Amino acid sequence: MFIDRARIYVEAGAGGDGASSFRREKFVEKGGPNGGNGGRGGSVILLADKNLNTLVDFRYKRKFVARRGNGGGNNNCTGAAAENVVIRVPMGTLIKDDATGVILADLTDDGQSFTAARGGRGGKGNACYVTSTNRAPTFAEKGEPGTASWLKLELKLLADVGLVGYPSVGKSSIISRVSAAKPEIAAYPFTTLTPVLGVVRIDTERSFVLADIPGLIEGAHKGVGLGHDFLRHVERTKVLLHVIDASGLDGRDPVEDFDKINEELALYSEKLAARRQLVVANKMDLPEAEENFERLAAYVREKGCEIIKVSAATGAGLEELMYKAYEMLQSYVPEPEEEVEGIREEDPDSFQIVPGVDTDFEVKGKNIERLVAMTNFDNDEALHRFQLIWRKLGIEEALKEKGVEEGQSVRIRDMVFEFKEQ
Ligand SMILES: Nc1nc2c(ncn2[C@@H]2O[C@H](COP(=O)(O)OP(=O)(O)OP(=O)(O)O)[C@@H](O)[C@H]2O)c(=O)[nH]1
Ligand SMILES: [Mg+2]
Repeated sequence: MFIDRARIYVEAGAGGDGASSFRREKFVEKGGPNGGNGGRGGSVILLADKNLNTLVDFRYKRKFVARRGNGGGNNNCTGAAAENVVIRVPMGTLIKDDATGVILADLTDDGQSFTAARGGRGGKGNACYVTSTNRAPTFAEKGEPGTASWLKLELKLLADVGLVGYPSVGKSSIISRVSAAKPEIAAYPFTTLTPVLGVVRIDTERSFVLADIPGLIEGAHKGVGLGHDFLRHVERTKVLLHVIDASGLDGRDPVEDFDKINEELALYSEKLAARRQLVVANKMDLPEAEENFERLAAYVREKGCEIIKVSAATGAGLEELMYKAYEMLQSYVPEPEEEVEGIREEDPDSFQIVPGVDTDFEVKGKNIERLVAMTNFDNDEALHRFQLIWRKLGIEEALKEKGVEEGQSVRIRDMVFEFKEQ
């Protein structure tokens, strides 16, 4: 089965909590604060690896969770950072946000990586909070939570060269001759139902990936005969081998076939219409093919394409065809890539006040939620700092505008507060 889609869950680790401690030395009655910072939480990173070519592994493992950082120690000891979790994916994997469908990254090159969930920063130890007015702060910050999300992975078949053409023209017969791929071959149309990949070795150093794409028919650009699925695969190939049954034995005209397939490619995308094409006149072992060849060749050359005679049945011309395909691949100039929209950043200080599910109000916003997660509310000084920031962000004012009254409940993340006028 050919799998090219997966859905995974990634969760980064929180940062370790900052420590609150004081120096203790002989003859020094009250040492200064020396609580260290927490370590960074582990991130989840996707890494493109040239040795993989399917997303099949994600059928068995879908959840990837990194660990949290270690807490800070005394003597200004910083906690150890947690290790990142690295997920290897095939080159050509497109990563989308599962909820919005926004493209987050497109891993096209070997070794390219994308941080899918970012580990939280370690909380600051109390040593960081010394000021001119407070020489001995007792509070420390908790670690920042890591991010988490569901992602969609999509692998567009990453073949260098694609075999396209009508059904039964001999595409599968060709790939089975030039590579180790063993697709089904039969005298009826639509024998091949999913794309098949094969590696073509020219010699020990030179090779490329060839794709046998299921037969295309009129209307493929509108999705007829699963056309969309196949054209999506064709899109990423760099060179097209347009296979034609030169014998025309199925009652079709080779010249017409050539035009019709090109029309489907053009209707699907301009990029595909502009893709370099080598026309492959197949079944040249049949006498009817010889009869049609000159007319077909003249027409194809007039359109600016090269044409080559082969027979998948006898193997004639296939070696030359693969050399030509390889040469075209070397002279391939990359097209501008699909626009990658980065993660849309909103103002982290912004927040929203909505009616709560189990409280009168709920406050949602990046920084305020982070602050709640990182504050140790058992400590008076930490609470005081929280209140300062809370006012600076304008949350109190905003709540009053929404008509909050003394004693009503307000939720932020997992904390519920009772509203009190300051
Ligand atoms: N005489 C002759 N027959 C061939 C040649 N190449 C393929 N065939 C025959 O043509 C028929 C179709 O071949 P396939 O390779 O399955 O064609 P395909 O293009 O992959 O077809 P779909 O998968 O349906 O799109 C089979 O019966 C093959 O044996 C050739 O060079 N000469
Ligand atoms: Mg086939």
